[in-house]
Amino acid sequence: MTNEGEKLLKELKDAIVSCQEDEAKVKAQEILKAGIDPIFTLQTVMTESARIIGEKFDNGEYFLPHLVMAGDAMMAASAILEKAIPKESNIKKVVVIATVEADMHSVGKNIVGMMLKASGFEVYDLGVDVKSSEIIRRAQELNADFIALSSLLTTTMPYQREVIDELKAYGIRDRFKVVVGGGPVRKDWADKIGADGYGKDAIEAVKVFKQLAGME
Ligand code: B12
Repeated sequence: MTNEGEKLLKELKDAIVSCQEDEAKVKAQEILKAGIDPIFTLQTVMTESARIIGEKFDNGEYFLPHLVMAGDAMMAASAILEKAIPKESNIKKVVVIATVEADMHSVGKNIVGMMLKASGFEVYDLGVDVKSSEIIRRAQELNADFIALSSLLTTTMPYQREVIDELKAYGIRDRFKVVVGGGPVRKDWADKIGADGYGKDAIEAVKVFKQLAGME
């Protein structure tokens, strides 16, 4: 990475952390013009920005409105970067992705969705705060192969388990591969609730989905 490239990545991070959405959009465009890999940018800048914002929230420097504005800046920059990710050929596997009930965090889910799309999966994003029954209803309706569940709060992780338990109760657990992720989610939780896969970040997520789809 050139010095100029590193400077641009830092400027994007600073724009997000200081909640400047317009500036973040400009920097995302400059990054693409400079030929920097959009996937690398999404992975590094978004993760680092979120870590700093989280710290500021923890130590009382930032409040909820800052999180909302920084989240908007992250999403605006991510949307620009997403358009530049080269698309692989269509894998023809359908993924339904959602943030679970009572959880409003969208950035990580969106990045995972974007990377899966870029890898050739057909992705249906159901949004945030989606009830388990609704996730299952849509997965059936779309004849999905995968259900991807994001959870950023320890208090909403049990809804990941609820989706799996409801699938079992309906006798349709085997019809879908369920993959879980999100900040507080770990592999041992995924194993405990009987998920088929877990990814700690979007790059790992793509690997897991490809493995489960029999492609790697
Ligand atoms: C931005 C933010 C918000 C924004 C969200 C805006 C938006 N549009 O998403 C808003 C303001 C809504 C928000 C609200 C709250 N938040 Co908040 N928020 C954050 C913050 C700063 C960043 C989250 C983020 O976007 N990360 C960036 C992305 C790229 O990372 P990620 O989400 O982890 O996703 C990656 C991986 O986890 C993985 N992944 C994610 N999903 C999936 C899914 C699958 C299938 C797979 C395989 C992988 C995967 O891949 C992603 C890409 O690499 C975090 C702190 C942090 N450092 O994470 C706190 C944080 C998550 N929030 C927290 C809290 C407490 C709250 C509130 C309860 C605050 C309050 N007092 O009201 C509310 C809850 C609202 C609700 N009901 O959901 C806590 C959670 C603590 C906990 N473990 O339970 C954190 C950790 C802050 C803190 N240190 O206290 N928040």
